[in-house]
Amino acid sequence: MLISKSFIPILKNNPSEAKIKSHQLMLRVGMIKQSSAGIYSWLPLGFKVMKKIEQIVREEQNKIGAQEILMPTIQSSEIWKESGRYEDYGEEMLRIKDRQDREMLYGPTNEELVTDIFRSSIKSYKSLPQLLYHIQWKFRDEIRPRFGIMRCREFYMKDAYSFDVSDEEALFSYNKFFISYLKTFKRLDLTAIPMAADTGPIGGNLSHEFIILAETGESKIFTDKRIFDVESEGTELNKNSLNDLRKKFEQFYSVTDEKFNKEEFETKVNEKNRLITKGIEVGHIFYFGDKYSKPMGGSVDLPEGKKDFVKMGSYGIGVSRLVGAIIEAKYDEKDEVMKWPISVAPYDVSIIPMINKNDISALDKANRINLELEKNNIEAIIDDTDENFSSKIKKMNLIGAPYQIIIGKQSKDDHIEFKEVGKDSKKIKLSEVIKIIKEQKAKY
Ligand code: 5CA
Repeated sequence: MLISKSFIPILKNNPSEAKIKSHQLMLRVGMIKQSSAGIYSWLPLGFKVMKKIEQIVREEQNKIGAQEILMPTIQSSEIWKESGRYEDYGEEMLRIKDRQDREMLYGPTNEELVTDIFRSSIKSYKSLPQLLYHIQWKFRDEIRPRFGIMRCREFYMKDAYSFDVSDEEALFSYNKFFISYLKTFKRLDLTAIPMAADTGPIGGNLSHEFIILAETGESKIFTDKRIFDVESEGTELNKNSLNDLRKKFEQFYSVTDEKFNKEEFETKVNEKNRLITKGIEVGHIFYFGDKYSKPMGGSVDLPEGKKDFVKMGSYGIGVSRLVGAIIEAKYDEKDEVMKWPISVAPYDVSIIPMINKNDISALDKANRINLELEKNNIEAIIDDTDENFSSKIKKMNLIGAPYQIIIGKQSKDDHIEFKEVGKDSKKIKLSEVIKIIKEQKAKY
C-alpha cells in the first residue's frame, strides 16, 4: 500500500480530548472517528487491526469445538420479559419501538436470544454439550462513555454460550473457555490474568475477569504477584488437566474490586507478594446454571424419561476494546513509538525510501521489494511522499508496523537497511528480511 493513496488521516499533534494513550494514538493516526458520544466509525487502519484480532479470537473458539453463529443486533423485548431481565437491565438498554409499536431493543448481550435458539431445536442430552458463539456489535447506553473505544456505547464483542447436561459437564465447558482465553491473549502478545470477579447483571456465582495490567485501566485489582508465573503450556483439553490448570491459578489470591476482602488478602498473601494496581478487563466468563433456561423453558430429555433444565455459561471478549488494550500495553507515548504485535499489525513492515524529486530510484527499489514481500504474504506500507526522512520515520513509528526497511540514496547493492522497531538497524539481504518476518509471523 502506498501511503499517498491510503486513507490514514494522521494528525500533527495529539488531540486534546483524549485522556489516555490508546485514545490519543487511535485519533492521531486515524484508526477511528467519533460519530456521536461513545459511537465510532472504524477507519482502514483501525479496522484492519480489529479484524485480525477477531480472526485470532475466532480460531481459538473453533479449537475448543465452539460453533460460530450470527445473531442480530436488534432483539425483541418478549424474550427479555421471559427471563425477567427486561426491567432489571435498566437504562443501559437502548429500547426502540418499531412501526407496529412493538418493543424492540439493541442487544447489550445475548443470553436470552441464544437460549431461545437452543430451546427450539435441542431436545435431548445426547446433543450436549453445545458451545455456540458469535462476534457482533453490542450496545450499552453507558452513563459515562469514555477513553475512546475502551468504554463506549457501541462495541464489538465475541460472546459464547455453553449448554450442558449437568454442573460437572458445565464446569468442563467453563474450563475450556478459560484455557482458550489464555491462548487467545497470548497470541495477541498480552499477559491477561484471570481474576475472581463479580457477576453483575449477567448472574451466577462463578466468574472470572481476564485483566491486563495498565495504569489507565478502570478495574482495581488485588493480586498475588506469583500468579504471573503460572504456566498454562501443555494443558490438555480434558477434565483433569483443565481442572488442575484452574487450581494452579486459583491458589493465588487475585480479585477485582467488588470481590476484595482486606483480611483475606492480608492473610493469604505475604507482604512482599502483594500487588494492588489497575487493569483493563478484556474478557469475562460466567457460570450461571439454569438462570435463563429455567424461566425460558430450555430443558432436555435425560435417560430414563427424566427432564432437566440445561446448565449454561457465557463467555465474552471485548474485541474492539482489545485494540485499545494492546495500544496501552505496547505504545511508548514519550518517544511516540507504537509497535504492534506481528499477529495483529496493520502492516508487517514499513518501507521508507528517501525520495528526491529528480531521483525516484529509491521508490523504484521500494516497489520491487514490495513485490517480493507480497509473494511471501508479507504486507508492507510504502511512504512514497517526498517529505523529509525524519518526518517519514515519525509517521511510520506512529502507524506501528513492527519492522522497517530504509532505502537511502546510496543503497545500490543487494543489502538493505532493516530494523525491528526499538532495535538497531542492520544491513542484510532481502531474503533474510523475509525469513525473519515469516518466522515471527509463524510464532503467533
Ligand atoms: N454476556 C456476557 C459474556 S458473553 C457479557 O456480556 N459479559 S461482559 O459484560 O463482561 O462483557 C464482555 C466484554 O465486553 C468485557 O469483558 C469487555 O471487554 C467488553 N465490554 C463490555 N462493556 C464494554 C464497553 N462499554 N465498551 C467496550 N467494551 C466493553
